[in-house]
Amino acid sequence: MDMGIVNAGMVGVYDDLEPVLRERVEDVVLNRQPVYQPGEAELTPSERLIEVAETAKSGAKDDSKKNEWRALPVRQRLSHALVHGMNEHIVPDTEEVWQLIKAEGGRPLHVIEGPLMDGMNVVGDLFGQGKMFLPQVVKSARVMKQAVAHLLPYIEAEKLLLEAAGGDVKTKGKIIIATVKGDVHDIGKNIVTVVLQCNNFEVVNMGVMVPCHEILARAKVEGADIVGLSGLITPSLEEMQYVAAEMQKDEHFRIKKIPLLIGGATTSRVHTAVKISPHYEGPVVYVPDASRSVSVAQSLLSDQAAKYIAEINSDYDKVRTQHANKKQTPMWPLAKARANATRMDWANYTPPVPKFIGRRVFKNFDLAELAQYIDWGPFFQTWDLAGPFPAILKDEVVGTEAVRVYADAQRMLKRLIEGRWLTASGVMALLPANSVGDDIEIYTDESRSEVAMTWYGLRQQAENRRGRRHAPQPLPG
Ligand code: B12
Repeated sequence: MDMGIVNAGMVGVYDDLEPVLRERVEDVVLNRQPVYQPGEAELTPSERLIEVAETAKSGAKDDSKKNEWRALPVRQRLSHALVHGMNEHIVPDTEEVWQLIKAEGGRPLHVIEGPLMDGMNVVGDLFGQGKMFLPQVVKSARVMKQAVAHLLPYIEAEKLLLEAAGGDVKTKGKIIIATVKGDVHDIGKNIVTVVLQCNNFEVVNMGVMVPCHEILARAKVEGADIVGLSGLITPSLEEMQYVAAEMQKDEHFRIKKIPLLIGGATTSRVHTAVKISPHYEGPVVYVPDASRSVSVAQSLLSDQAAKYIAEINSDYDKVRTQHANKKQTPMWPLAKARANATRMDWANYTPPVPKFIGRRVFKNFDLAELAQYIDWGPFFQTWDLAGPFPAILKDEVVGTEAVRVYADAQRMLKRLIEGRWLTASGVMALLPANSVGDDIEIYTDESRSEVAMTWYGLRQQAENRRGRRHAPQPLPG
């Protein structure tokens, strides 16, 4: 095809097109080789397009419905745009909400703290309930960022106006804020930054995935009064402990007792009290949301700071005591757990003999052949799409998204193989092995006289669990 003519009035949002239809149209228009699903007949791109043409016809009738949301009140439209990851109208809609809030005497920040946060909470809830999937949340995050970016000039202008009117815009203190190493979530941290800035704190926002040494070095250079960490995934909790411990090691923070703020959806008061605070003798405070960050920062830098910190410390002490008194999982003594080990009936089992014993090296292995053995399970897990492959592609709930990301991956894989981006080499060995107590001895050959390595196993000691070791079960020695 050299040219296509479309009726502009009929064109919907590209990403709203039904993914299978979009994929098939793209195959024809871009002259692409289709990615066939397992068991699918290998039709030509045109035949595949004709196959879905009927459904598209009936779908086209529903196009009017697609825009029904535009008739909703504007606050609901913001929520709809966030949930559906639609950015087409986000700037005018954010502006409209701002004008409404302004007319009520509100501030630009109220648009963020109100309707935008409400919308983002809906996204969070749906994601948590498995009704929205990661690729869609990425789009929602972009929409949120666009809306906040639209409001920033108003926030700045508000500050300048206050300054011109002789208002108190003197900085109340300097705060370094960063999302910790390994974590990409930044919406919350950016909101906290804006909220603190609106309340006359000077904030240095270091972005996402910031290693500890960079945060601490910057805090020193800037002469920060407070360090704030954001983290939304479980590994960030450990990274925050590490940052606290590093602050303790460093005289600059330890002697000045620079406060450490902890925030982000995965953090909690209990975790902060039990796991983070014990690593650092300066104040460590969990902050549940952006609006609370202002009062916490003010309290930490006020004349009454000592009293506030003492209250926090006493509260965290209580939390730690409660946590320590929680019921522990009952454990068996090691000897009892060993006696509880799984017994295998090896006497009645003859293991198959491998074709060879020893080492095999594979050099520059054919990538196309390797690709056939990819375990797609973890790929879908990474996208938070649950279900076994290939059934997941037809799954009622996640199927559509799964087909889309799978097709993307296949395209990328094809380019990778054709472009020879990687060289695959490998080494493996088939060696005799014996169980020796909790461990596994691996021998260099069938004589079993020389131990190549010992695989140490741990015996499961939790009560009433079969005493398996955390490793496979070879024949006993
Ligand atoms: C948007 C989002 C994403 C976006 C992030 C885009 C971006 N630029 O930020 C994208 C799609 C990229 C993403 C990726 C992932 N995500 Co995500 N994501 C979310 C989601 C839906 C919303 C987070 C959000 O922005 N909330 C709105 C903001 C405003 O809230 P908030 O961050 O909590 O911030 C508020 C307060 O906590 C506080 N605050 C926050 N930081 C700070 C800092 C300080 C100093 C202070 C004082 C206060 C403070 O103030 C803010 C405003 O009130 C949550 C679900 C949820 N319910 O939270 C999952 C969630 C956080 N993600 C999750 C996961 C698993 C992932 C991935 C690992 C998925 C994957 N398989 O790849 C990756 C992470 C990759 C990585 N290495 O970080 C899990 C984490 C679970 C866990 N315990 O580990 C969650 C909880 C979803 C879930 N239920 O499973 N995600």
